[in-house]
Amino acid sequence: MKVINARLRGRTGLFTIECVQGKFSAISLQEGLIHTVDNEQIIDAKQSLLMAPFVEPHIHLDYVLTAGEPEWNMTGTLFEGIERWGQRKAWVQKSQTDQIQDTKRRAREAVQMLASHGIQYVRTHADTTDPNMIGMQALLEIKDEVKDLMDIQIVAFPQEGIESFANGRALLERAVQMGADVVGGIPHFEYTRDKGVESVKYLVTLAEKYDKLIDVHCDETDDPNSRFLEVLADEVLQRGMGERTTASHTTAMGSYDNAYCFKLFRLLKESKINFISCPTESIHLQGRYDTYPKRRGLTRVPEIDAAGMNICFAQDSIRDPWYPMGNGNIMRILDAGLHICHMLGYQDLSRCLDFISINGAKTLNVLDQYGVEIDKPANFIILDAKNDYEALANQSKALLSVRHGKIIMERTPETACVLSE
Ligand code: 17E
Ligand code: FE2
Repeated sequence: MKVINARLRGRTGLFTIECVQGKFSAISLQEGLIHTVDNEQIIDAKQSLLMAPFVEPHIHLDYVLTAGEPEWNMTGTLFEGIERWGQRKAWVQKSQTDQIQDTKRRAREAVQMLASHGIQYVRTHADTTDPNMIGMQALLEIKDEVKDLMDIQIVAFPQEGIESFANGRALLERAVQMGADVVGGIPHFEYTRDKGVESVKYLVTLAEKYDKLIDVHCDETDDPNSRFLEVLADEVLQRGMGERTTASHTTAMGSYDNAYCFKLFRLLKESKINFISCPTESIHLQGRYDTYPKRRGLTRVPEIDAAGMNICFAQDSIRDPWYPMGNGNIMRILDAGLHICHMLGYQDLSRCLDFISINGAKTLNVLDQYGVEIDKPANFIILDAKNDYEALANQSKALLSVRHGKIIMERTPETACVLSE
C-alpha cells in the first residue's frame, strides 16, 4: 500500500508513506504535490493529515446503549447512575434475556461507532461486582471477535466497590484470572475513608501479583476531601508501577484548595502516573449539588499537562445510566474538553489532537507499536483536515482508517452546497 500527498503532524511538506506486510516501510518527503496517478493501489491523501489512529482510553462497553432500561437517571448524579445500573442488572436477570448475548450485541454496536471515527485502541471497563461475570465474559469474547478492527484492553472494574460489596476482593481477582489486562477500583464509593484506602492497597497488590496495568476510577466526586489519588500515587511510586498506572476522572482535584494541590503535584510528578479526563461525562455528572456559581467538576487538565504529566481525554459512556448522549466520536469530546478547560489558546489548538491520540496511547502503554514510524504496525487514519486546529474547528472526521496495512473504514466526505439567489 502506498499513500501520496499526505501531511504529517509536526512536519512541513507532503509525504509518501509506504507499507509492506502490515508495517510502515518508507516515509519520504515529496518534492511537491504529486498529481494523481490513475492507480488503484495508490491512495491520494489530497494534502490531508495522516496520523496514528485515535485512542479511546476509557469507555464502559458493558454499559453502552442501556440508558432508560428500565428507568432513566433523573438526578444526573454518579450515585443515581450506579443505582440505575444495579437496577438493570436485577431487571435483565429476571427477564431471562441471554445477558451475554445482550452485552455482546450492544458492545458490537459501540465498536462500530468507535471504528467509524478512526479509533483503533480502546480501554474498556467491565463490571466485576456481578457474581455471573457477564460483562467480563462478553467483553473477552468481543475483544477477540473485533481484533481486526481494534486492540481492546479490559479493566476489571468493581463498580459497587471492593471492600463494600459482598466478595468484592474475590470477584476482582477472578476477573483478573479470567483475562483482564488492567485492575481497577472505585475508592471514593467505598463506605469509609479507611475502606477506600484498603481498596487501593488491595488492587495495587493484585496488579503487582499478576503483572497487570492499573486504572482506577479515582475521586470521581466534587468532594474536596476525597483524597485517594495521593494514596494511589504513593502506592505505585513505592513499587515502581507509576507509568503502568492511570488515575481516571480525579474530578475532586477541581475542588481541592490550591495549597493542597500544589503539594500533591510533587508526588504525582514523581510517581509518573497517567491521567484520563472524561469532560462530557464530568460536566454532566459533577456540580450537581451546587446552586450558583456551579463548578465545572473536571480535574486540572491544563495544569497537569503544563507540569509535564501525561493526560488524555475519553468518552466514558455511550447512552448509559450515567450519560444519555454519545456516538463514538472522540472529536466531540476533545471539543468539549478544550472549551471546559480553557484550552483554546493557540498553543493548545495547534497540538490538540495529542489528547485523543499519542497521550492516550501512552496511557495504554502501547507506544512501542503506536505512531507513523518505519517498522511499526501500519495503523493510521487520514483526517478530513490539514492540521490539528482545522480538525478541531471543523469537527473533522476520519476519512480512512488503515490497520496492519488494510483499509478497515472508508468515509465519503460530506459536502453541502449552499444556494444563493
Ligand atoms: N461508572 C462510574 O463509576 N462512573 C462513571 N462515570 C461511569 C460508570 C460511566
Ligand atoms: Fe468510567
